[in-house]
Amino acid sequence: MSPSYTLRNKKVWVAGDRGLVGSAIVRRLKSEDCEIVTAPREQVDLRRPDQVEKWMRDVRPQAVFLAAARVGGIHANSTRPGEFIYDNLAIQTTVVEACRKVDVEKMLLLGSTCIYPRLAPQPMPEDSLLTGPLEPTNEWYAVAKIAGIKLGQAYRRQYGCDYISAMPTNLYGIGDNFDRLQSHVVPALILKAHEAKLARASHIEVWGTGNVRRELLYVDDAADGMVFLMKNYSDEGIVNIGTGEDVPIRDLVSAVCETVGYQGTPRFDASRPDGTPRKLVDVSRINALGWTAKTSLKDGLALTYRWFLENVASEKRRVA
Ligand code: GFB
Repeated sequence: MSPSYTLRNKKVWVAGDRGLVGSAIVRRLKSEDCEIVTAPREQVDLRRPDQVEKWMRDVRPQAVFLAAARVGGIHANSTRPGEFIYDNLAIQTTVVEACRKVDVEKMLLLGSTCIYPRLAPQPMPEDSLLTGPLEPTNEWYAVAKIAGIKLGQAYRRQYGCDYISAMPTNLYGIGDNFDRLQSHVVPALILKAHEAKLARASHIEVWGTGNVRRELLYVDDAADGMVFLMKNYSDEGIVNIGTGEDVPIRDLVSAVCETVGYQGTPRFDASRPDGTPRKLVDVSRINALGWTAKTSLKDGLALTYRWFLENVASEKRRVA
């Protein structure tokens, strides 16, 4: 199968277009000369095969980005395991099977780097998948994502479907979920630092020890990497998308406080879980294909904070 695929004049469905990654893929696709289609939420529940198949038969997308997922940060993952495993398994099996039934030409499924073992070698190569136990705080989500990868690989083997899987590292950026409890670390820290600045509070609460490390990729870079893979990659092997660099949470907190202009001090709450000690991805496979991330953490945080001020903080002020 040719690794080169064109999106030009194609009908492209972004499943999960309202989420952090899906909305970034929609933004990125605007420069691709394709027709972007999205499924109305009130009409199509992505966990329902009847609704998904009917909509796809009517619309006939040729390429699909499967960015729809039940996602959340460390707290959401560990306290809502049923939703995380069921919704993700259901969305993936429903959409992948519907893609096969309506003869979608190409499909990209989004995974996550939490699919790798908790103590995988660093940086984590793609072939460390299924070589050791998972991180307990997100194993439900990880198991569902691993099943999604395997589903795509099985359909490629048995039915010759051109399905590929990308493993983006921890993402952040405009359109993120800024919920104090359910969100990922970057939006949570932006919210906390911003509110502490307004309240002139002396400290912000940070979960965990601050010593674990995370690799953070700006979401528009992630979307660019996914469009790149859609056009240039066609194989069974999964592909990591990341920056190749990580930071201790402690340094991330300093970077966020600097971006927000908050001068208080972090208070680390070690009774909260740290999660995986480190999950830096090995990006040599995607780099060798010709793609690298572009946005620095400093620039990405500045863009995200500006978006937060214009969209989230202003909305909170309006409602209050
Ligand atoms: O982003 P996060 O929730 O997800 O947390 P994971 C990253 C690190 O930041 C953890 C710490 O060590 C947290 O304890 N942290 C510090 C905070 N303060 C905060 C805070 O206020 N909020 C949050 N959320 N974290 C998720 C997985 O793991 O990453 C998912 O649960 C998925 O399955 C996602 O893979 C990308 O990196 O720990």
